[in-house]
Amino acid sequence: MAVSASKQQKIDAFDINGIGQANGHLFGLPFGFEDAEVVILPVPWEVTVSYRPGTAGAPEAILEASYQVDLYDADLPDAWKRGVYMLSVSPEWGKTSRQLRVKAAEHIRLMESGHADGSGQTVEEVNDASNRLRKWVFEQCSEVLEQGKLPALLGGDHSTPLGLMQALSLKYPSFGILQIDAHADLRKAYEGFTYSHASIMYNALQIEQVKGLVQVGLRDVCQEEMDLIRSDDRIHAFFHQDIRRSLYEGHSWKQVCATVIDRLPEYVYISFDIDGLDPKLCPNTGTPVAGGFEYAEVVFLIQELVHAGKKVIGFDLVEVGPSDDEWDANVGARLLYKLSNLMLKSQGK
Ligand SMILES: [Mn+2]
Repeated sequence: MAVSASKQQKIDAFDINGIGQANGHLFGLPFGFEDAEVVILPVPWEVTVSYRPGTAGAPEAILEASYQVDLYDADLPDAWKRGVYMLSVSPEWGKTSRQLRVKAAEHIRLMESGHADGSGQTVEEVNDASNRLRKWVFEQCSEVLEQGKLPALLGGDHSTPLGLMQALSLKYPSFGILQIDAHADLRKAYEGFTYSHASIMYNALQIEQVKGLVQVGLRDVCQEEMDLIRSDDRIHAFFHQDIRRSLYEGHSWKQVCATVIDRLPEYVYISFDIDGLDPKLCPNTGTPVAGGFEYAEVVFLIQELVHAGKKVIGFDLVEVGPSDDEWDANVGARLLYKLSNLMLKSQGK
């Protein structure tokens, strides 16, 4: 992308070594939508979360934490000049999420105590609103793609990126998904909710252009999901315990990464559920599970993906939890910067 005169002025005027500016822009960068090569859509949505709420606040918490991130990145030293821009957080969707979350939580409580099944007025209302959100995400991300920019999404819960994947399917006739997650998210609707956080990959596999799903770090799955993993040859699941076994038996992480990457086609969408990491890095995520990756392990995996020549066409980062000390958001902000920069690097420019 050629650098415009106005963008060059912003680069020249920016003090890369200065203290992080709380200027309302992600990472304190000086750029707007026009100047950015990566555009991030924040989605403050968590209607179907089944355990601990709070991830709807992640976009704002990560924006606050992002001013602390130093901008030099050894993977792409001039990455900051390429421009990462986050669209403003929609107060309307946040409000709808809060209102419906109350009803959904009551429905989930009734289901858990055997007093409701996966149907009824609340289920219809939630499914309808979730479908409207999906369409809105699709439209926003389609616009980002039409402007020739790389799209990313910051959740919210894991239900949020379906519209982004659908927007990508209009541009790319064939792509794969690399999912980093403790859960398989392959349930056909969950608790009655078609667009549940626990169904995102089931829904993603309905997209014809998605030719493969490579899941890494799984350590909490149900029978229905295991049956689908075994029966759908587009799905390749790398369970966390199997990965650890491989390492304990003497294989290197580099070898494991090569096996994972080998399953992916040229164009790759990354779906990053923060609970794929060890809970010490995301203690307040909605559904934490013991085990999980070190930060450096997932960064290495994505570095290897880029080194292997795969093109990252978009990504999401979801399920970052709330915390008084901002630790969850701090990790989330660093991961967001790294994912953006490695996506840019993968373009080969
Ligand atoms: Mn997930």
